[in-house]
Amino acid sequence: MSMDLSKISEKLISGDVEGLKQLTEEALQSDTNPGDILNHGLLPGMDNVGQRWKDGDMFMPEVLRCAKAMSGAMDILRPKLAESDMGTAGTLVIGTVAGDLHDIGKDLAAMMFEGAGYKVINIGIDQPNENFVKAVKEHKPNLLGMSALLTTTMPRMGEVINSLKEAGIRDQIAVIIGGAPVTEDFAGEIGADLYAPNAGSAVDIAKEYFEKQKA
Ligand code: B12
Repeated sequence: MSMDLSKISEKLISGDVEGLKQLTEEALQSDTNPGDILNHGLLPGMDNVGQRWKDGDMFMPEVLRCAKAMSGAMDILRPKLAESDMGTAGTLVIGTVAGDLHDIGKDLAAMMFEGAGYKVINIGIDQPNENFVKAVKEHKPNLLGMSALLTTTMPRMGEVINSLKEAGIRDQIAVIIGGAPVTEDFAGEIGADLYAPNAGSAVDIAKEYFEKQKA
């Protein structure tokens, strides 16, 4: 019998890393669909955490603990999601730009794409411009995601786009950018294709963009 997935959300919100891993295992054993565990358990839980954080009801150490719990559950779900028919949406290379060590938002965005069936190559934080270009050449994604949380590191995003142009591979991918100080206007200025204000909307924004491209 499928599990009541609000239990998963609650465990995530409580930041219980081991408890959430155990519950995720139990859900899989009770034949709950891995996509449902993600979409109706983990993601609503993480949305709730994000909202509480914005409202000032939750503080950073707690948010980090919840993100760690989410990550532990995703380690268990990832192979199951890959086995299910969710594995064909595309490939995303994602990283945080040079000089920037913030990764919580980037990892959330990565998880959302993973949950939506993308193959995700997360190249990590503080990545020099050339590493983005290298990863695009190597993995041939259809989407490149960049994250910046500091106003001082935002310009790296435009530089990466220029490097992609110089390498002659800009047209092969769509570029999506995000991070608290990043705006739609800034995305336009640097020639990024897409901007998402949060991880939850990023997948839909990309989907819509690719559907328009096909049409
Ligand atoms: C946690 C945190 C840290 C942690 C990071 C831990 C980690 N593992 O990431 C630590 C302590 C290391 C840190 C360090 C610093 N930080 Co800091 N940090 C924060 C804080 C409190 C929260 C950021 C966060 O994780 N938010 C939660 C996530 C979920 O939100 P998010 O990152 O915005 O991501 C969402 C969206 O933006 C979007 N998104 C993000 N990336 C991407 C990418 C793509 C492709 C897409 C589609 C979407 C997307 O989706 C996410 C989910 O919806 C912010 C304050 C704030 N309110 O943002 C300051 C903040 C970003 N830090 C700041 C500063 C100044 C610093 C330091 C310079 C502090 C210092 N003096 O040492 C250093 C810099 C280190 C460095 N070189 O990067 C400033 C930046 C100011 C500015 N305008 O530049 C902020 C705004 C705090 C402040 N008000 O002063 N920081």
